[in-house]
Amino acid sequence: MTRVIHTGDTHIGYQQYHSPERRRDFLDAFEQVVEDAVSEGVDAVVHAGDLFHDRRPELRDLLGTLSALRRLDEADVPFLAIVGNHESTRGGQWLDLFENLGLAERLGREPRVVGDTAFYGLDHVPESRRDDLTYDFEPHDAAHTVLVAHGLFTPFAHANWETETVLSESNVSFDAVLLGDNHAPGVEEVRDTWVTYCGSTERASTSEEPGRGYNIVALDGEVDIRRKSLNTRPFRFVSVELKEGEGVERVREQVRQYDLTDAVVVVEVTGEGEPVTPASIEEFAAERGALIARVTDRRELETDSSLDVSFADPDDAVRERVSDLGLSTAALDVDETIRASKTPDSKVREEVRSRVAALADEGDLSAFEAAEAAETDADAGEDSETDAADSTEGDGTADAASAEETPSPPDETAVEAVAAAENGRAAAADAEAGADAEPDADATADGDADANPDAETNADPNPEADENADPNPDAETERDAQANGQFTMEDF
Ligand SMILES: [Mn+2]
Repeated sequence: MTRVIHTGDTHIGYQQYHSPERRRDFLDAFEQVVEDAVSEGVDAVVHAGDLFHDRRPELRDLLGTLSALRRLDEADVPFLAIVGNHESTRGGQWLDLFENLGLAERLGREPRVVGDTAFYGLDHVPESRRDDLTYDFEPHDAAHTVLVAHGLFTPFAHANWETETVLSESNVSFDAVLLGDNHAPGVEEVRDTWVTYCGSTERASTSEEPGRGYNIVALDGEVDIRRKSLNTRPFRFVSVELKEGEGVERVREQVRQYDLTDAVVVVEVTGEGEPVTPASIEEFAAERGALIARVTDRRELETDSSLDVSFADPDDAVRERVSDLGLSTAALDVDETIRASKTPDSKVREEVRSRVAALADEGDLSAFEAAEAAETDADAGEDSETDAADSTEGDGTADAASAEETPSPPDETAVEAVAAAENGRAAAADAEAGADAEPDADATADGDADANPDAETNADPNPEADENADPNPDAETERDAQANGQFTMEDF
């Protein structure tokens, strides 16, 4: 018998709502999983991708991750992992570094046998490159087999990758497929194989309303999949439907009924009634101990449209817009350099130059090809586009950049496409413009699909505003998606 923890979509380093506390929460969740693995004495921790929120985790996040992995190592619990779309880079992966340090093992075509089970891995592959995939694995002589993969697989929500195809084209027959990417947990059976998502370990978006956790999977002739919950930051979802004549007082009344201590408070206002200024509610929640409050007024106010916009996060709006652009890897890389706070303004010019030169030196022109717009997912958005070289510090982009946000992951999409420099530039320009003007979040592509079926209910509401913005991918958008009938792919 083999018994493992199946976790994924940890998104360490995600500074949600620009909050250092939230950033720490994502690492804390991973540490909880590690502690559980040690105390439960599982045979391995299997990570299905997106350990990090972006491909350039900061030192503090790397150090925290290393400590957690060392804890597993000391307890002789192997950490077996694959690479997700958020953390994927060109060239080496962070996971390779951990493997080099003896703290992780990257799953792939060759079997890694734990107990009597052979584990294989399939990193995230952009949709445009999947036709070329051959699901060839090295043979094994274990009693059971597991494939660990990252992507949006059928029959789960927002899927774009056929599980049937993977299973039928694989030369190894799998008892179970352990997945990451969709932040909503779930279990289905496809062609006599159990297929399951473990869900994210912290709420990477407001659509991830149900409690977070991970799976414990036991293989012993049969496949047994159980959920374990994690103790994560409280989120209070408050939905207020105003009647004619009601306003901010009614909203406060509803909010007051919850224990807001250290919580993230997500308020959605619908119905009739008077306009409600988000700031007035956010302040009210903060006075009652909330860590963060986000208010979304879903009503179509005919009044000053700038009201909503003023509370939107420009970075998020830019990200959303960028995700639609289908920029090349090179363009995304440059944009990330310019907009991310990690590179000081004084170093931007030099950094852009050396990055573009490095790509050119590699001789791989695919980095300059535009991504297919359709496939861009949210992540892609995160990083941003800019075209190459020209953009340096001064131009408009600058402000967007300044804010301190996490650069988001470039996801895979990035890797493909082709955008000529000019396109890139133009795009960047309108992206910015768009940013202030129309941040609509939902519409975009990004949304990741996340959605979990159950969770869906909360979708974030107004597009523009807040948090929805969070870059994270996966989960969030569900609700909107439903509302609008369209799904985005963010994070995946
Ligand atoms: Mn994810």
